[in-house]
Amino acid sequence: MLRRLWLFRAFLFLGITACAAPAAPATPTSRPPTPAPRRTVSPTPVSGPPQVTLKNFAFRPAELEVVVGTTVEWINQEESASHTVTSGTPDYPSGVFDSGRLRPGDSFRFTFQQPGTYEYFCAIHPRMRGRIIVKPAPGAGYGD
Ligand SMILES: [Cu+2]
Repeated sequence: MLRRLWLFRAFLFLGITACAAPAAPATPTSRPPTPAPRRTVSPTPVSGPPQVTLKNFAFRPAELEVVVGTTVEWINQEESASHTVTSGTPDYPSGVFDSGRLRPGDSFRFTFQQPGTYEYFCAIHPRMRGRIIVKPAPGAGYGD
């Protein structure tokens, strides 16, 4: 795993040098003493907790990627159906989170403190499936 990541980085580096792109400084010591203009790596605008809606017997988005420490909010927007947000799969509920029954208009929040991939489903309609992918915080040393 680690070795593959290293290899990937080596290829990346080779690719960059082969193109002779001036974009990447070779050493980390060449940082300017004054802060550079802020540039966000992720294009996703953040305003309030990311939301997953429960509508037409589906989670939307079905897959959501967040960084560790993010609170995700699920909102039941059905007209009459109740759902749950239950971690794991119908065969193997993981016990990490469970909203209980969410009636129309109800919402549920969970804060993801550990990186990983979290499958979840609706305990009332087990065909409803979703997934939250929690990435390590930037600068945590796992990748950049
Ligand atoms: Cu349901």
